[in-house]
Amino acid sequence: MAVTDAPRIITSRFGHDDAHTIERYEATHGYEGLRAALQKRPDEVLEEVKTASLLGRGGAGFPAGVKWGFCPPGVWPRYLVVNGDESEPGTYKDRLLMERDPHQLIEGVLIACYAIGCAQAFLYVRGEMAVAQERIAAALNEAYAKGYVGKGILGTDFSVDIVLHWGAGAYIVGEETALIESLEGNRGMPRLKPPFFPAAKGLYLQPTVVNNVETLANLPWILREGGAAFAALGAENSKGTRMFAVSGHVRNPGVYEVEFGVTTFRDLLYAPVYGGGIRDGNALKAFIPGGASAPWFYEEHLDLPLEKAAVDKAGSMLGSGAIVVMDETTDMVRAALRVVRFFARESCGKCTPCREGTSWLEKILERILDGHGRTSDLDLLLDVCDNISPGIAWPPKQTTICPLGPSAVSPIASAVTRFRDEFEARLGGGPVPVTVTTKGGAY
Ligand code: L3W
Ligand code: SF4
Repeated sequence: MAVTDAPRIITSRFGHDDAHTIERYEATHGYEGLRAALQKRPDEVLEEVKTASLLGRGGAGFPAGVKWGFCPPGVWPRYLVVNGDESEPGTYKDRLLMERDPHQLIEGVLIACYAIGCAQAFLYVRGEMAVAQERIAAALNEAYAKGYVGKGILGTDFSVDIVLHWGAGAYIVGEETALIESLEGNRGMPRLKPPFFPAAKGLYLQPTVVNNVETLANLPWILREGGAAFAALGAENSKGTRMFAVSGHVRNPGVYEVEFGVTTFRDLLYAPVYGGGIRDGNALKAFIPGGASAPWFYEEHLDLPLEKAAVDKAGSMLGSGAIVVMDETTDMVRAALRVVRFFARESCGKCTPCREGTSWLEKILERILDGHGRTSDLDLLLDVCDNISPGIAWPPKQTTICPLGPSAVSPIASAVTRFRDEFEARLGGGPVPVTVTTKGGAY
């Protein structure tokens, strides 16, 4: 199959300028998945999603149907929370889904609520996403007016209310338990899990399913076409398609929907319909395959298929679907600092290894870049990393409440292992001039 033949499940309406309106949505199979779901019993809808083997698209890749099944039987009320607080560096797929096709998400929310037995859903949208907020709010008003949301949906006894909630600019609120804290009106700090996962005790300590935007956006297609049709697409362990946000030093940064297992990193970075190759004809130096916390990949990884198992086996992750490309002009010490500084600034401060460790990593890297690095600084960097995530292994071991602290370790480990000479050349060498190598442009 040519890379251009990729099926379009969630971006099928992106070619229409008015895809966010209910008129366009209804004219292009809109709300047919909900109608199909309402013809079935909730447990049959759950089975359909399990048959599809839909993996969560937020970062961890947890199977959606299995997660729904964790809600303890007979405990009500239960809630659905949509995680639209997309903030992972390089990740901007959920924003596009909310801006371009908000009804698809609302329909997905309704299908999930029907399967789980929720009468109340909360849609948490990142504070900075003004257009997404506007479009979701307008779409929700249209959906209420047309009887898709509210009491007695489409003449049945199924009723759902959807509450919109805007974030306040904290990355950590993308972590599901911090998001729940924020919804409850508290400061957005993660809760310890286990013992309780949100499915058992989440919002207001009731059973709560937290799903990512892209995960839910797949549901209308799955209910319309069937779970088996979805499972027929993709790879053995990653079914369907996935949106990848490609950014950094490629000619065409953007978000692309591709079929799992069919497209390779090389296709995505170099094919003219996708990334279009490295800018200015430069050579590739490294790329981050799945969000800032993922270990870096290099030239030798380009022919890996975009598929969870293959990427996991190669020692990294597809994570949130953010691929960040660095060309030969990239200063790897500065690149490591850029990522670590983000995590240091976004640490919520609840756990010592994360709060102190990420700040120390930032300070040591700054010292190296300022030309005051000591010969012992590389060992010190790795020692701090080891305190945040013992063994500096992948997948990371955690001494912290959530994965944010260990997320700062992978970029350091990658950069120091692969580009040790660049670090060593800096030690005691005087200040290094800043070169700005970023390039704009997006879908
Ligand atoms: C009930 C059990 N539920 C697991 C549920 C759990 C959650 C899901 C996955 O982190 C990753 C992170 C970031 N009973 C359960 C259970 N669950 N066992 O399954 O859980 P978990 O803990 O593996 O992952 P997580 O806490 O959701 C997500 C990585 O994603 N990431 C972050 C991306 C950022 C964004 C964004 O900006 N939108 O997504 C980046 O790559 O490092 O490893 O629902 O409750 N026994
Ligand atoms: Fe907060 Fe960091 Fe601990 Fe996560 S690891 S709870 S962000 S201090």
